Amino acid sequence: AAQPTPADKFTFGLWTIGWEARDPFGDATRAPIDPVESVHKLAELGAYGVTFHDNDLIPFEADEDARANHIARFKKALEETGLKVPMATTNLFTHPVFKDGAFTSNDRSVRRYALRKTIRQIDLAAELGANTFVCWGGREGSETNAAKDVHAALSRYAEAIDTLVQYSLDKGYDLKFAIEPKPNEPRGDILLPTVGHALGFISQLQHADRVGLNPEVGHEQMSNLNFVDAISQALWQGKLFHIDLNGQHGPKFDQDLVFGHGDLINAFFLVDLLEHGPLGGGPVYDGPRHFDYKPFRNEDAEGVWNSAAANMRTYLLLKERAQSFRADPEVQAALEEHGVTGLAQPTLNEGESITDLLADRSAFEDFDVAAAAAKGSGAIKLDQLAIEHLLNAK
Ligand code: GLT
Ligand code: MN
Ligand code: MN
Ligand code: MN
Repeated sequence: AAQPTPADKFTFGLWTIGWEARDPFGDATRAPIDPVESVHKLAELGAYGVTFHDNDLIPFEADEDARANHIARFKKALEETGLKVPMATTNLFTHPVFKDGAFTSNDRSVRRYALRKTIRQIDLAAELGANTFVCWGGREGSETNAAKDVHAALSRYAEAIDTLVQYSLDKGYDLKFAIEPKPNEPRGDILLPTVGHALGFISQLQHADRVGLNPEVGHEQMSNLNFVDAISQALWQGKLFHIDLNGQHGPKFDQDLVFGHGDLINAFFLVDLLEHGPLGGGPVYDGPRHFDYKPFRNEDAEGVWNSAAANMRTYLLLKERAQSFRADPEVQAALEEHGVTGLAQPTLNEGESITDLLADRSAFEDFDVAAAAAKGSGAIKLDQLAIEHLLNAK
């Protein structure tokens, strides 16, 4: 059952398995992998699709002929394997020209160049059948408040996103845009640092309806936030357009561990939410399960493909465990008994007015405050039941 198939909709960024493991202190430890080889390997492992930045496929310096050749080889590999490209994105962070950001660089000519580079990749994304375009603004930020007018930067950020959506609409593309928050690294502080900040930003856009989120497990956890809560809110606001699955051990540098190899309990509840939706009903995420992780720097080529398989297998094992948790009558009874399921019931009766509420003596005058305050939540019992299922003890 833990054998992945395309029906599981697992996808990987070319930059994940293709990471040569260069870090701020050390050189690459692995050779580059030909994207064509990555496509074939991922298909063999049971993945559904592959995602990429323009420069994961086409080197920054490539001329038109070279570009066409890279695209043609990639398309052929997709045809041969049946792998899909549901998402694409732009590299606006590696080249030194983006050292002060792209859409929010203080240099207007860089901002215009970033728009053109992105538009070119939007065309390619549409051509390959992608329906999500991710925008991770890794360099959109600063190291000091002395050098960045954040008010103006947010205006330029909104201008850029609205311009890109407008372009895509003018072209008739079926593309939605997904902003990926991250608090820091590579910049000291990055704009739109968390899911909450990004949701607030999106609400100010002209094309807010076409723009949602691509939250990453580790990025919220770098801010010490609960990823499952963030995903719940994104779902609640209809903004979970895509997701980056990986692992992280709390607030430190971005680890990009294999999915589940960080906070395992949070990963368990995440898979439960993605697979089953909110307890009391509500929208379920049906998009790709996209892994954005990095094989350790001390892994060799074999370790790279083992780690790719580990992401999918861990997800499927957690899915099995989450199914067993949800199906357990003891769990269902505990959820009822402790009122967890009762939260889905509206607080006012249907058609009840505020005047009715004010007239309801049982809601206030006769309400037994002490008895309600004395009631236990049963939360530890439920948490332990989750752990029993997670550890396959039940
Ligand atoms: C980069 C970043 C990721 C983003 C990618 C999309 S690139 O590796 O660290 O979190 O998802 O631009
Ligand atoms: Mn990351
Ligand atoms: Mn990353
Ligand atoms: Mn990511």
